[in-house]
Amino acid sequence: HNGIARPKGYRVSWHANPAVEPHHFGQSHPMKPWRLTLTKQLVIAYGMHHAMDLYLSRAATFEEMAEFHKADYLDFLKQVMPGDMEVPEQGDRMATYNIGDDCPIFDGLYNYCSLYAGGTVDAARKLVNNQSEIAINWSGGLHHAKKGEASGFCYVNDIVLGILQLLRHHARVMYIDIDVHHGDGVEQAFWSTDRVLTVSFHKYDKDNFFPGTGGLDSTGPSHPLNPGAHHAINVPLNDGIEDDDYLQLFKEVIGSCVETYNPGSIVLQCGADSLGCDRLGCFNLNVTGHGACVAYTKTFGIPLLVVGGGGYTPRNVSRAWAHETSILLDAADKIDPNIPETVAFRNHFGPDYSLFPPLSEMRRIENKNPRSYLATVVMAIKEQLRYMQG
Ligand code: ZLM
Ligand code: CA
Ligand code: ZN
Repeated sequence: HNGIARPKGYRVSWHANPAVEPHHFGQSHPMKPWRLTLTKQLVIAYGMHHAMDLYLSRAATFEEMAEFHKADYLDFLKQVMPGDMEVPEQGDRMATYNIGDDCPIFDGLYNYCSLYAGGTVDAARKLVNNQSEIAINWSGGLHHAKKGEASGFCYVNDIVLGILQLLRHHARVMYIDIDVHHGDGVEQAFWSTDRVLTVSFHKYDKDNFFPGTGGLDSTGPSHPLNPGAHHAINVPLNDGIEDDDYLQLFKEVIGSCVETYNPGSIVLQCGADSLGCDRLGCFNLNVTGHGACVAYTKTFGIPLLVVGGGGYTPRNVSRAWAHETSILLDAADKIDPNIPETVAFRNHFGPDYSLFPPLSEMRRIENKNPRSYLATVVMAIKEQLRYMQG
């Protein structure tokens, strides 16, 4: 076989449950769990499964999810049926829990949520038990879910549950979010603590881009006696940012944060809707540029929990996450950029059949992020880090 040798003593664990993949949000809904099938097929075709420890993740229990979520909301998710959305008497409950077009009720919803959440909880526990240095759950990363309501295609916040596990063993956890949307649910959950530093890069347009939060000056509770003050970092961006600028910004911000905060572990949300050509996104990142952020995060040698997130053009989501798996395995240089003949669903990768299609050439969005703007963002964040140190 064409397996990839793993450097001695360096452990990567893969946490997945294939029962997540067949769930369907409904006709033409952008979120497609099937992209996980496509990702897995690429990983297998490249033989990467030979180079990591593979775990079938459990479903998170009600009690595990209740460490963050309200019991009445979890009860609702467990009991609700697809037809209930159309029952007028149920209208108030649907509104209470923010059920609608973005977050519909579909067959197996509770099963879907508990499975992706279980993967992230399992991955976090592998890290804290020292059984893995890098733990991956591509089905997780659902950063918008709130304590008592669904939001933006997210129902259960697996990232918050994973961080709560890490906080049992690490004094400080850093959260990095490269999804094109603001990681509001994670930020809000840890808004009042100095034990989690959240950093989100996202498109920001208060009135015209979901969720409308995450401005540069949204840095944590304003009262200086609140420990969470300054512990939320937001990197608001405009349309069309390109690889080189994004990577330079990422390195400056994340490098300074790691140096100042010295986290015991890092959680990296790799939402692939920041790629060019995404159905919902508006950035011009290539698979290589997105992956370079993952590679840089890995250089710190800090225990790393890697989750997925958004990503609405499945052929590109799967390319990015397969490439990033190879980076985490230190095997990116051993991967053929031409997608193997043997991959299942190979037709999805045509006409180029390349792992690195020139995304930004196909549908380039005008870059509205002048260097001068990016420089002010970096300056403001470095200033914030000085306050954070106290
Ligand atoms: N309408 N169908 C990112 C979450 C983004 C809020 C505008 C719903 C859509 C979108 C749903 C088939 C992550 C908003 C949108 C239409 C109010 C959003 C169902 C198309 C469809 O065709 C669609 C009937 C749907 C939803 C587009 N929704 C695009 N953008 C955002 C949520 C999640 O990537 O960050 C992490 C996984 N919602 O803009 C509206 C304001 C609801
Ligand atoms: Ca983000
Ligand atoms: Zn997103």
